[in-house]
Amino acid sequence: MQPKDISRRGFVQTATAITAASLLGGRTTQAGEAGSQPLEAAADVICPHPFLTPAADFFTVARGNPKPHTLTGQALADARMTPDTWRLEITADPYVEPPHVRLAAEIDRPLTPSEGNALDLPALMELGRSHGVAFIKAMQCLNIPTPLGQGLWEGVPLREVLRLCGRTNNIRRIYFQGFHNNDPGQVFQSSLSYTQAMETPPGELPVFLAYRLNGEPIPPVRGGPVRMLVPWAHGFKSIKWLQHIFLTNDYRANDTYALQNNDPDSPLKTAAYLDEVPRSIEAGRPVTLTGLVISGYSGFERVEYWVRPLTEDSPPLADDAPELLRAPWKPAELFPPPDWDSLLPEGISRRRILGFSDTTGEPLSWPLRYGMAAWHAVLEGLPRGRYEVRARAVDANGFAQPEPRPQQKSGRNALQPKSFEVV
Ligand SMILES: Nc1nc2c(c(=O)[nH]1)N[C@H]1C(S)=C(S)[C@@H](COP(=O)(O)O)O[C@H]1N2
Ligand SMILES: [Mo]
Repeated sequence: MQPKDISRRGFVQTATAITAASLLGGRTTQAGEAGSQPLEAAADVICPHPFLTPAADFFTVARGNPKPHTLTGQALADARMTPDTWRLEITADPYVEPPHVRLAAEIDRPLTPSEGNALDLPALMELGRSHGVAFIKAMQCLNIPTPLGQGLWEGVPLREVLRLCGRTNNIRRIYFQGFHNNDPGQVFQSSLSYTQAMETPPGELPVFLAYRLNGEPIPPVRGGPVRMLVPWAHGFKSIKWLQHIFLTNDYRANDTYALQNNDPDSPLKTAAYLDEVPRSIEAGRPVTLTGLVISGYSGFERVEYWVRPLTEDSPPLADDAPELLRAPWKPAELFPPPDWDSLLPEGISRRRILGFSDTTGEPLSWPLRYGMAAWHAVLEGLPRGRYEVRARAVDANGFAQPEPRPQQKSGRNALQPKSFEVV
């Protein structure tokens, strides 16, 4: 499966021009400086990435045959995937298996269609009036080397929904499942520990059931009407077409992804992505590098790039090659935050978006936590010849990508070299 080339996507929608003077300064644009005076303009670098990805433009990762979002008409209604027909079941797992599971999970008030008390969309949105949360998340697949998109998601924390079930006991894991044509072979499920669902450390974001994306109802292609959103995680925890929450005392994380040799608890990675570079560039003209960077679990320090002159016999370099580790990496520049007032849907105050200060409305970090921003660098004066360029992120602990996690099954984070020629 190939990701869609997002480097060319939406070029015009939110193109942002920034001045070359800030490139030359070699400093990283800080969130607080976003509104500061533009410096002298020498040349403009246009940001090729919209800040929020339109719902239809995300790269889609979906199982099913037919894929649930391709259903229409009565089939969509039968799948409980329309706003009117959507229902959420919450049930407890009777399973016991000593010594792992000595006692079965219990809940006072299961929510089921047969009892007529399954949660519907108006009731979920009503909960959103008092408990609603919003945040901007980069969606990224553990196994795909390009970010899938970034959205502003709104919904209700999972813990508020679980409270509807009254008292619960012996629950150590919470599973969520979407619609999959009722075919067990197509089930795609994910899970969290009870604690991850119920408790949120300061500055972090709770797991929530999302029902709006970029200010609109979530369309079927993005997992609507209701999708789970796990802020710190890769996409596989954010189950689309959510229909069933299953509470169990089995502590083992039996996520579908875990069965495919992935670490089911690996959070979103801090990683930089380099856009395509023209293959051939005229000598004397600047070479503009652009790309995206996700600020993952381990935080963000900077994006760096390294241009390596190639000769006839330059060997390919592994990501941990000594030459690469010793190379003169240079800092790239982040594009500043967007103009929030024109970007955000009406009625959404920045003060209530997680990751922004609730007093000033400014981002608490840039990129936003678990968010994505675009970066750029301009290369000048390269002599004729062949080159290879790489970008990498350095996390808040000072680890340069792909460290400290060379295990690719905890998230693809390899460097992505691109080559070009100056002619
Ligand atoms: N129901 C369901 N939810 C799912 C999946 C799926 O196949 N079925 N794929 C997951 C994976 S692996 C990823 S990376 C994300 C992708 O989200 P997107 O299609 O909105 O970009 O959805 C997740 N949620
Ligand atoms: Mo994924």
